[in-house]
Amino acid sequence: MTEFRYELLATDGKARLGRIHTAHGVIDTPAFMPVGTAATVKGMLPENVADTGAQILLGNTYHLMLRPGAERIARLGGLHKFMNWDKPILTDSGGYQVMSLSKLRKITEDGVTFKSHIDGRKFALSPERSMEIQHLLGSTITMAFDECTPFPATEQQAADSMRMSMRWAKRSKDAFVEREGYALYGIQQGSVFENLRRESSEKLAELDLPGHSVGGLAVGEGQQIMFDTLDFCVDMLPANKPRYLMGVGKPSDLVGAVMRGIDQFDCVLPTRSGRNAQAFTHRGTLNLKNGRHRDDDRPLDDQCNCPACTKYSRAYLHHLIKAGEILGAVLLTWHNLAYYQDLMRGMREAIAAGRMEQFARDFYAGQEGGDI
Ligand code: PRF
Ligand code: ZN
Repeated sequence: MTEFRYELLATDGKARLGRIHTAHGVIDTPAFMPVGTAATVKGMLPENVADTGAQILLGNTYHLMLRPGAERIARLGGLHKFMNWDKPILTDSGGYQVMSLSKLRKITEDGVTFKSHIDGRKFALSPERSMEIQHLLGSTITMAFDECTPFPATEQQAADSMRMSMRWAKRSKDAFVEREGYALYGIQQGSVFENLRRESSEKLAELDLPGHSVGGLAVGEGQQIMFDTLDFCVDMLPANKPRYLMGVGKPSDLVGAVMRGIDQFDCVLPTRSGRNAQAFTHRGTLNLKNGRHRDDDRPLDDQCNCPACTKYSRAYLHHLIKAGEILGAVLLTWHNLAYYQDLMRGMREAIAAGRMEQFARDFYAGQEGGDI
């Protein structure tokens, strides 16, 4: 069995090249984790997600506990087997999704009760139940149960919320079943306040967990404030463990966050945008609904090796989308995931070569066309 371990291979400024070893294989970092909320990366076969370069997926406690149920997935052999993905899976702990999706939620020190957004049935989550569900799923990386502090928050609100999340982190650790090659990550909160991010990091340090995430960002504060916060809060987390920025982001967010020391990301953007006809390319974003693509026989992105770019034209993709054909969503999702993985690979290579600054400059210059 493999021990869960983070190997720091190189640094370039604050950017880090690394490798995470887990029971389900290695993750080269900086890494982007496609979102597989309901035990599927929407529209994609898992083997094709792997073909894009993804080495780890994200799953959701919240969605899977509602449907089909964590106990059922456990009886069926766990989430890896259920969805036919044998590489690492990180699961989010549920609190964040409860607050953004469910109805009639109530938070207390014990945890949260809520009604399902699917059928209105009543459920409860707590640090203990979240750990139990993530264990039933067989998650490689379990996330501590936390409250994502809404933005904006007063310093007092952010402090109260963060302190409850830190008490929940301790309860998460106590309930987590340790297994070789598996890990529990702590989640730093504290909104945009340096003193609160510091206090949160100190509380997490007492727990000595194998990895950490930065929570509570990308919640409406905007890129500049997110970067300003990352400028101080990432360094507060131990350098010998992975650091994961939750729910981020746009390609430019990923580049800026890697330069501030982040190693892992997840976001629905590449998959959700793909279903919504938006493509990310080396020259900027592209909306394939736009009629100007009607007669365009060029590939979506001439620097991409995915099937959407090597086998089809913009005109064909535009046609599929206009006609409401499923394949349009599939091909754009595939391309966006390939683009995100290419971007991460490019950053890993740049860090290894000590040219991350140059990579970032070239990236931003390439994106200047905006919507191309
Ligand atoms: N906490 C958890 N999941 C999250 C977040 C958080 O703060 C965010 C914030 N962007 C996204 N997903 N548990
Ligand atoms: Zn492509």
